[in-house]
Amino acid sequence: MISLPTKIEPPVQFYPAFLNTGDNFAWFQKSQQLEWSRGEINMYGKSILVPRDESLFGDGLRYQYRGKKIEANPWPDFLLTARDRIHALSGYLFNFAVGNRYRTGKDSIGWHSDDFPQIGKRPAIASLSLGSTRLFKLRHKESGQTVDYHLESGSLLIMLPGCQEDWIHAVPKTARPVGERINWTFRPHVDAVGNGEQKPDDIPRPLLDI
Ligand SMILES: O=C(O)CCC(=O)C(=O)O
Repeated sequence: MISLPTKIEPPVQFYPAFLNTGDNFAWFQKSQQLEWSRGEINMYGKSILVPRDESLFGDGLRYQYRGKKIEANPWPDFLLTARDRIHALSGYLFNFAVGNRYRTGKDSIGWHSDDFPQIGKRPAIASLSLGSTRLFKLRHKESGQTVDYHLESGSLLIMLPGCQEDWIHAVPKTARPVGERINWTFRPHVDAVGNGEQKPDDIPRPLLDI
C-alpha cells in the first residue's frame, strides 16, 4: 500500500466575503486617501526601497519595525470599525494595524513570518484585503508544503497562534496585469496585551451582519 504524505492544514480562518459591497468599495477608497510611504531596508550594507508602500496605525504605540522605532498614527474611523468587527468575530484584540499598498504586480512582500518580540509570543494576525485580488502563499517551515489563497477584496484571513511559528507567508510579484491592492494586518502589541500566547477573550460575541 502506498502511503501518501499527510497534508498539514495551516492554522488560519478564512472569510472570503467578510465585507459587504458598500464597505468594501468605500474602505478601499478611504485607504487610498491615507498617507503612504515606501520604506527602506538594509541589505548587505546597502539601503534599498521595499517593493510596496506602507503605513501604520495604532493605539498611540511605538512600534519597532525593521529596526526602526515608528510612532503609530491615530486610527482612521473605518480601520477602527474593521478592528472592532474582527474582534467581535474572532475574539482577538488588536491594537495596531500595518498597511501594505501594492500598486502593480511588481509590488510584493517576500517570504517571512511576523515573529517580532513586540507582537508577543504566539500572536493572532488578521489580514483584510481591499482592491485587486492577489495570491497569498503560506509555506510550512519544516515540510516546505505550500498552501495558496486568492485574497479577493473584502476577504479576511486570520493567521491563528502558531501560524507565525510554523509557517512563512508571501505575496509574490506577478506578470499578470493587476490593479492596486491594499492589505491591512491587524496585530497585537505586547505593550497592551502582555507577552503570552494570544487568546480570544471570553466576551460573548454578538452575531455579525457581514
Ligand atoms: O499583503 C498581504 O496579504 C500580506 C502582508 C504581510 O505579509 C505582512 O504585512 O506581513
